[in-house]
This record gives sequence, C-alpha cells and structure tokens, in this order.
Amino acid sequence: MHKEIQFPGFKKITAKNMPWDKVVASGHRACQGCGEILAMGMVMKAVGRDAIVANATGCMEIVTSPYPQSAWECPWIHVAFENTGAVASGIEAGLKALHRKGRVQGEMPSVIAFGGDGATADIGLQSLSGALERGHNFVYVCLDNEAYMNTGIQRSSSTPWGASTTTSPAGSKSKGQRTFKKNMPAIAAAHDIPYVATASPAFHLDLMNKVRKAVSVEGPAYLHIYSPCPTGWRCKPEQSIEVAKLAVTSKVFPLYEVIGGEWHLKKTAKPKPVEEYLKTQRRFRHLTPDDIAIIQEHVDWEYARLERLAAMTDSVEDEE
Ligand SMILES: Cc1ncc(C[n+]2csc(CCOP(=O)(O)OP(=O)(O)O)c2C)c(N)n1
Ligand code: SF4
Repeated sequence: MHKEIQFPGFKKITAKNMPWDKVVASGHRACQGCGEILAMGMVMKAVGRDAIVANATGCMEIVTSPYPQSAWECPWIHVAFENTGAVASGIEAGLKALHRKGRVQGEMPSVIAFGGDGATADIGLQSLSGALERGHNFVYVCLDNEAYMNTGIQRSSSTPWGASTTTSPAGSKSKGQRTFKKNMPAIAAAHDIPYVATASPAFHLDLMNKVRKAVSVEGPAYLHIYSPCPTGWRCKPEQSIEVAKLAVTSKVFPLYEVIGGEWHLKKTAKPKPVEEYLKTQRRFRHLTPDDIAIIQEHVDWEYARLERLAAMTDSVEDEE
C-alpha cells in the first residue's frame, strides 16, 4: 500500500558541499581497489560522526578493527552474522529509552548496521527481517561483493549465475554458481518499510544522497550497495569503479529506490551488453556464448520486471 514518506532534515550532498570528515579513517587493511571499503567510507561520510555502528563479521569488520587498532571514529560494535539486525534494534531501543528517561537529550545518533551479502542474505536474514518488521529507526547497509570473501571466496545466495567461486568452481562438469542471485532489495521492500534503495560507489553522489534519505526517514531503511571485490572477482584493482559502472550501464545492477511502496527506477538509456561487464572479471572467463545469452536473457527479464513495477507508480525516470 502506498504511504506518503517524508525525509525531514534531508540535506543534499553535491560536489560543492562534500563533507571533509571521513569517519572511517585511512590506514585500514582492505585490499587495493576494494569496493566495500569505498562504499562504507562514502556511507559514513554522508552520515557523519553522530552515529552508532553495528558491523557484522566479514571483510569490513576484519580490515577496520585489527586489535589494538581501529579505523572507526565513531562508536562501533562488532556483531556476529546472525544478530546484526537484533543488536541494531537493541541500540535503537536503548537510545529511545534513555531519551524518554531524560538521560540523553537533543538529536539522537543515527544507528547504522553493516553486513556483507553472506551476513545479510544468508545467515543474518532472520534477525534483519525481525528488525525491519518491528519498525526500528535504523539503516541497514548490505555491502554486496557477491560471495563470502573474508573466508576465501565461497558462494553465497547473492552470487550470480555462472560465477566461479571456491564452493561453486567452474570446471568440465560445472559452469560455476547454479542459481540466480537472490533479490535481497525486493525482500527488504516486501517488509513495507519506508525506504529501500540500491546504490553503487561508481555513482558516489547518488549513493551518498540515498544514505542521507535513509537516515532522515522515520523507521527502517535498507540500502543494497554493489561492491566490487578485485580479490574474489579476479579483476584489476584499478578497474573496480569501471566494473561497478558497467554493472549499472549493462542493467546487471540497476539503481532504484522504493519509497513507501513506490518503485523509482533510474533508467539506463542505451544499455551495454552484459558480455562487456562479464569480460572484466576472471570469475566469468569460462562462460560460453550460450551461457552469456542465458545471463543476458535473465538480466533483461529482471529489468523489465523493475520497469513494470516503476510504471505502475509512474516513476520511471530517464537517465540524466
Ligand atoms: C555463524 C557463522 N558462520 C561462519 C562464520 C565464519 N565467517 C566469518 S566471515 C565469513 C564470510 C563473510 O561473508 P560476507 O558476509 O559476504 O562478507 P565479506 O567477507 O564478503 O565482506 C564467514 C563464513 C562466522 N563468523 N559465523
Ligand atoms: S577480499 Fe574483497 S571485499 Fe575483502 S577486503 Fe579484499 S577486496 Fe575488499
């Protein structure tokens, strides 16, 4: 059902008023060209220091917090895969209680939860679903690098069809991952929460303004951020932003928002063939032209479904 959604206090980020403060400091231990750390840095730049972060197990937790060091310049807690949503809920409920009792006053900090695709779409899905359903005022960010990277490139339910991972290896009897990517943003949207969006570090202003909307909206918000992993995808570190851009322009990872049940799609004017995207990564190098045709058909089908959802709410925008 359509709901009128407000973004109180939303302040748009432009190239001119880009915040200087980093919140996630340099000197962390992420690999070169890591899309997750780029995306996480952008999210925190947009949110600012007035935040409490719950960070699930995974690459981003490991590379930013090797004891006794920390890249975090705001309150931060490490959480397990399965309870990220629950811990974020507890932080938000605790803040509300302290506020009610007068023990904290003024603006409440933003509560942000980060998880990889394994943490989000697989192991932590249950507690995330509970947190979304109970309506906690927090932002959940899925940093999607399409596998369990921290433990050595195992497939997740977010791994795309045909990708070779250590647990879906391509070989003479296998084409790699046998299932299509789980549609996690649609699962979040099905909870009827105020705000869901997909974003990419290749479109940094779009990403940061979606973050600003997510923190300003009252209630749960879910952001699904495409995050290239040169180590696991076998692509060049210096090309990870190019890969992220190609994912959007080939319709593999479309950018859209779901605001109060309305789907707003930023349409790709002249889509590139998926083959251009696939050939940037060695995890797809074994695919035959027939396999690529299967992927293209699936991408077109998914995109047409998005267009229909957006058209139902008159929200298809042409590319800028
Ligand atoms: C319940 C549970 N199972 C397995 C592990 C081991 N483990 C630690 S990190 C990780 C992979 C994380 O994958 P993802 O959430 O996609 O994050 P990424 O490392 O790719 O950023 C696994 C399986 C764990 N910590 N807890
Ligand atoms: S393995 Fe991938 S996700 Fe993890 S730090 Fe390296 S590039 Fe980033």
